[in-house]
Amino acid sequence: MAKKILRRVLGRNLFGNFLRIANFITLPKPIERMQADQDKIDIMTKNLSLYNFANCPFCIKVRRFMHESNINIDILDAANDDAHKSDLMNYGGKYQAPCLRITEPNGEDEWLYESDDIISYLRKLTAGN
Ligand SMILES: N[C@@H](CCC(=O)N[C@@H](CS)C(=O)NCC(=O)O)C(=O)O
Repeated sequence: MAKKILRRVLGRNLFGNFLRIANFITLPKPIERMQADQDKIDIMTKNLSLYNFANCPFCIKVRRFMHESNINIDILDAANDDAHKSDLMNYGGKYQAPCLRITEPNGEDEWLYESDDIISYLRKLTAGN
């Protein structure tokens, strides 16, 4: 009975849901910057979006880093939104999350896979601010 209720509350993806809730409860406080520095970061990251799955541990790791670093970029649901799903597969090249879409000033997109590479990219981009 208890198992049935737990299953209903957490859904089918028990591990993913558990991780997502545990992450939410233990989220660190975002770094605080001077408003001018935060504005600079927001401008620098305006051309980025993160294709993600809500319960994916690698996506949670990236989202946690973004939260902690106060990096506010669009987070797109590539599991349930058909348009985001097909963009990720057709333009990114594979159906894997997380993936960071980097739109260059000339309008071309770079699709960066691998959570560690995404975190390194964001860390470098925002270093010193
Ligand atoms: N090494 C990758 C692993 C990413 C990965 O395996 N993501 C899973 C979701 S947790 C995925 O996209 N699987 C493809 C699928 O579900 O079809 C990373 O660190 O980003």
